[in-house]
Amino acid sequence: DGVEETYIMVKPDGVQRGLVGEIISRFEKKGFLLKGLKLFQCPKELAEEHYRDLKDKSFYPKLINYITSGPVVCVGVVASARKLIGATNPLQAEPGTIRGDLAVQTGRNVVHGSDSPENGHREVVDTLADASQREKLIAKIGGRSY
Ligand code: DAT
Ligand code: MG
Repeated sequence: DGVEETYIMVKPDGVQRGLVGEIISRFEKKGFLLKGLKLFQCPKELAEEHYRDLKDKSFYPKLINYITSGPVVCVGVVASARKLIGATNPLQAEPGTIRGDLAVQTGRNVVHGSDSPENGHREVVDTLADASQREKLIAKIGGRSY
C-alpha cells in the first residue's frame, strides 16, 4: 500500500536480558505505529531465509544458532526505524540508539531492523502474517509449520 514498514526483532539476548519493554518503548515513544507483535521461537528454516544474504560469512553458523537459541519478539512498525537501532557493531553505534545504549558485542546486538522497505514488508509478512499467508511461507521454505 506504499506505506513503509519495518520489521523489528528483539533478539534472544534482548529477551533474556529483560529488554523487550525498553526496546518496544523506544518505538512507541518515537510515535511509530505498531502493526503486529508476538513472542516467537524462530525455526531454523526461517532464520536461514532471513539471513540468506550472509550465508557465505564465517559468522553465519553462529548467527543462526544464536537467533534460534530462544524466543524472540517480532514487532512490525509503520516507519523507517534503522536510525533508532544504530550501527551493527554496538561499540560504533551512537549513544541514544538502542544498540549504542544497550549492547557491546556485534554478535549480541539485541535487536534486528530490516534494511529496506521491501525487506521490511517481506519480514513482517514472514513472521506476523495471518494464517493463510503463513501457509504460503511454509510452502516456500518447504519446512514444517510453526
Ligand atoms: P544489521 O543487523 O545491522 O542489519 P547485518 O545485516 O550486516 O547487520 O548482519 C546481521 C547480523 O549478523 C548482525 O546484526 C550481527 C551479525 N553480524 C554481522 N556482522 C558480523 C560480524 N562481523 N561478526 C559477527 N556477527 C556479525
Ligand atoms: Mg541487516
